This record gives sequence, C-alpha cells and structure tokens, in this order.
Amino acid sequence: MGKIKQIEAREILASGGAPTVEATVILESGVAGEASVSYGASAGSKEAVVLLDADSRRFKGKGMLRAVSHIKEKIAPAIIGMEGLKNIDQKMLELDGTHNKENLGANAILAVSMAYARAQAIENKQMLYEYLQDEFELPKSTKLPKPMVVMIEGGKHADNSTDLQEYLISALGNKGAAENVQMTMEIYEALKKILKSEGKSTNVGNEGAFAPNGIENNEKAMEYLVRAIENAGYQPGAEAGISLDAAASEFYNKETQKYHLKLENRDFSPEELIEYFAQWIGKYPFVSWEDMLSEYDWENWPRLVEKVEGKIKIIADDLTVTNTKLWQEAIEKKAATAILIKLNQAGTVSETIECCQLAIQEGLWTIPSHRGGGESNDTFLVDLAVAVGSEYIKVGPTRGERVAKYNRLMRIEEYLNPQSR
Ligand code: 2PG
Ligand code: MG
Repeated sequence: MGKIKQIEAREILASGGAPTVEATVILESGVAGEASVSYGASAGSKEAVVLLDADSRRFKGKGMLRAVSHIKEKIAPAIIGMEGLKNIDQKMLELDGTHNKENLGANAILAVSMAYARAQAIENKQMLYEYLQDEFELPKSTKLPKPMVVMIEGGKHADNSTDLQEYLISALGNKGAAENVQMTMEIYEALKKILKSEGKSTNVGNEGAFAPNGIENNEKAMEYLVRAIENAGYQPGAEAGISLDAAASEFYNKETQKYHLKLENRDFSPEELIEYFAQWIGKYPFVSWEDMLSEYDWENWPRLVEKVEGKIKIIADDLTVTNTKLWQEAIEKKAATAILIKLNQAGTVSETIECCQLAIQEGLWTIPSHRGGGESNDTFLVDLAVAVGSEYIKVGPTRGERVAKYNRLMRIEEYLNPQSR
C-alpha cells in the first residue's frame, strides 16, 4: 500500500458549465491519481451535501472554492502519511463529523477518496476495478454491465419536454459490451430520424438525449422508442428493452400528496398514478422503472413493487440516495428491487461500495449512474460497476462526458478479452 505524500485540489468545470472539484493524490512513490466529482440537477433531499461557496459574485453562488480549500487546509494535513482507502475514508468522515458531510462537503471528501483509489490502483499496476475488488474483498467478477442509455429526457433536465425525466433503452441478451454500445447508439440514430420525420426537434437536454418540444403526452416517447429499436434492426424485448426514470419527486406536491403531470393536465393520487403507469405494462418491453413515486411517498413504493412483481425492476434513486441505512429500510419494506448508485450521493468510495455490497447480499441489482446537472469527465463509475458486478450502467448517449463512460467500458472489455476487438 502507498502512503499519501501530497494532495492537490482545484475547481474545474462540470458538464453544465458550473464548477466541480478535482483532486490529485500523490503517493510516496511519486505515483499520482486524479479524480473529479459529479452532481445532480434533480437531487434527492437526503444526498450528501455538495458544498457551494454561496458567493453570488462567482458563478451565481455555485463556486466550489470552499470545498477546494477544505481539501488543502483540513483534509490534506489530516491524511498525509496515511494509507489504505478504507482508513482514509474513515478519517475524513471523522474529520467532517456530520451525518451528511455538510461540514467539509461531499464534493471535497469524495474527490480525495476517488483520487486515492486511482493512485493506489496505478501503484499496484491494476485496473481500477481490480483494485476495488481487492480492497473491498468483492467477488472477482468480470461481468460487464449493460448500457442503460437515456434516449429522451424531460422533467428538470430539459425545457418543454415530457414530465417524466428519462426514457431509456436497456440492452438485453448476451452481446458483448462494444456490441451493446453499438446497438444502443444505432437506436439513438434511428430515433433521431423518427423525431425529424414527426416534425419534432432533435435538440438534446442535459444528458445528451433528445428533448422534443411539444411532445403530445408522456406515453408517446415510448412509442418512439419501440419504433426506433425496430428501425435500427433490433428486436424489442429480446435485444433491447425500455426503462423509465420518472424522477417523480419533482412533480409531487407534499401538501396535497398528489402528482401533477403537465402534459396530461391532471393531478393524480398515488393510487391513480400507479394505475396510470400500470396500463403501460404489456404494451411496452419494460426492463425497469426508477423513481416512479416520490421520495416522500414511502408507503406507496411497496404497492408499486407488488403491482409489477417479477415483471419490472423497481429502481430506487431519490428514495435511497446510495445510503446504506435508507437502502436497508427499502429492502426491509420491499419498496424497491434495485438501486441506482451515485458516488456523490454517498460521498466516499467506501460507503458507495458498502451500499452495493448490501444489494449483492440480497441478490438485487446495482446500477451505477451519471448525473444530470454537473457530470464530470471522470469514468470511475464504470470501474465501480465492474467491481461490484452491476447489471447496468445508466449514462446518456452523447456529449463527451457521457461517451467517456462507454469508451471506458469498451476498454475494460478489450483488457479482459484482447481478442474481442
Ligand atoms: C437521475 C439523474 C441521472 P440527476 O435522476 O437518475 O440521470 O439525474 O443527476 O439530475 O439527479
Ligand atoms: Mg433518477
């Protein structure tokens, strides 16, 4: 193991043009690891805190110089000379001393945690995922996650599009990673043609997915996806399926306990919303539904799980925010059958993997994911997915910070099987 000799940190830009934190951890051997943090647009309320400067003279209050200075002035002096990712994460948690990392900022802590992991992997001459498997005593799985690709986006990620935040294509079957990537991108191209032929714009939203203005209703997007799968020459339900992320906390009213869908011009009680979604089952080749109910509507999640039992995975994102305690609660209440994993929701690599380990024990899916608002170019989430044997990774189809993830996945496939390309 390598002891930390030096830590550097800086403000860089994330995909939305606002700052994020990048850290460089240098070990005594001189080996350096670098990492940058992502953050969301439709963040769950219980996520670890992204510490902003709140200085309205810079980036409208979204600067991260405070988090950067915490790395340099508080974290570095405490962990220089230390070794071992778990020890270092633990030390940073103690230093912060809060349950949600509001003191130092999860953006500061996570940047160091990821950068140390990367430095240690380089020092060991290992791929990052191999190092994570060793460090956390994970099964040495070499299963590669399948792409779950955002194709149409709305909600908080795009203006004047659907109420549901994401319509995704999830690869099915036994293709390799590069073939899966190729298939999903061909479906994306086919979708572009369909949208054009329907007179819809093909401008993209935060995540590089289409955000068609003036789409008729929330169901229409799924019809487009099925046509796109077919037009690209693939079989819906056998080679490619559909996933949804409603990000329902965004259209839930806590006072009235109703959900408002603008395109349907209607308020729904939780029961009505579940019935409304249930009509789609059987019509479309679903793989998974994420956050179809609000993070404030815990009691209805088990009802939804029961309704789709055995047919569709119910993914918790805002509900569980990569938090082991909340995920434990969700498992006990049978509120979800899969968990979306976002490193910055947890705030350290160790806690993220602990949350994944709970899913592994229970035989439930983990799905490491990009972020909508401020995605960085870092590809850590792909190695994380391989390390824990995830079923899918959720990432948008275009824009450099998104395709970087698919490129990393294909490189790992090539490393595992040099004959594959
Ligand atoms: C989500 C994500 C990523 P955000 O809700 O799953 O697509 O969006 O990062 O804005 O929370
Ligand atoms: Mg989500």
